[in-house]
Amino acid sequence: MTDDRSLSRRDLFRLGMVAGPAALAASCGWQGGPLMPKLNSISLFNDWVGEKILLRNGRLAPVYPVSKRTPSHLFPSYALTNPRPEPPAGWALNVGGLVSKPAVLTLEMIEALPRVTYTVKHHCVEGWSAIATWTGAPLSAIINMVEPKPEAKYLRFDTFDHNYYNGWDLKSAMHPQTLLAYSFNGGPLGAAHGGPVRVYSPIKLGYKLTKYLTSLTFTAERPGGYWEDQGYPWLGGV
Ligand SMILES: Nc1nc2c(c(=O)[nH]1)N[C@H]1C(S)=C(S)[C@@H](COP(=O)(O)O)O[C@H]1N2
Ligand SMILES: [Mo]
Repeated sequence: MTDDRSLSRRDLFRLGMVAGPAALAASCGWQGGPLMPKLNSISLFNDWVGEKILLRNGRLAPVYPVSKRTPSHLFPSYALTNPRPEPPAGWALNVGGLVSKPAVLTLEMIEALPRVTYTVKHHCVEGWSAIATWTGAPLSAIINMVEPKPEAKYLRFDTFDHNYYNGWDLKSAMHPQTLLAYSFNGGPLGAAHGGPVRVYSPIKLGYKLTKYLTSLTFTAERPGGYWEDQGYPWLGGV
């Protein structure tokens, strides 16, 4: 039986076998060198087991005290675009597709929604992890606002970072810790971490946490993704 939220043991195996270490590392900007990606490291595996059990029981992923935070300047930043992309003038988030009430949301409108702040651990598929505080609107608030049609099963995320895109299943998108984040460590999100607005959630691996959002589109078909189209597990659960 597959657990539709978590990376299964078989997925971990496939990830190593199909994508290969170089492709894995490339997702996180690893340029080569003597260090092998640490996907199978004991610590990541233990974290994964622990969080998988928590999520199975319908509980939340662990949160950490602010004192455990990785210093902001040591928190990695990844994007396809260099230097980091700046939002187009008049940026707003388009929310559409299979919904009854499509919306165009400015940053101010997103900031006016219910606000969640947590300090959680980020897991990149390359093997690094880091802890930061994120603030944003629960994605569930926006999903409820636009009223998805019954045939909507997935949410596609598009960006202004070249052709980076991907998608989530609606169940993961409705998880209470899944945010449209606009703040990193108490400050603005900024160009390094995907501003004005990005997806954040401690229930998914880093490559599912899509930065530099331009639109959310509800679909009946499962969207692909920049890395997913190259063999990465689609669910990418932690
Ligand atoms: N638009 C966009 N989103 C992205 C990526 C990217 O290259 N472009 N990289 C992903 C990966 S592999 C990781 S680990 C996280 C990194 O988030 P950070 O740059 O805030 O550390 O962003 C994810 N979201
Ligand atoms: Mo990553």
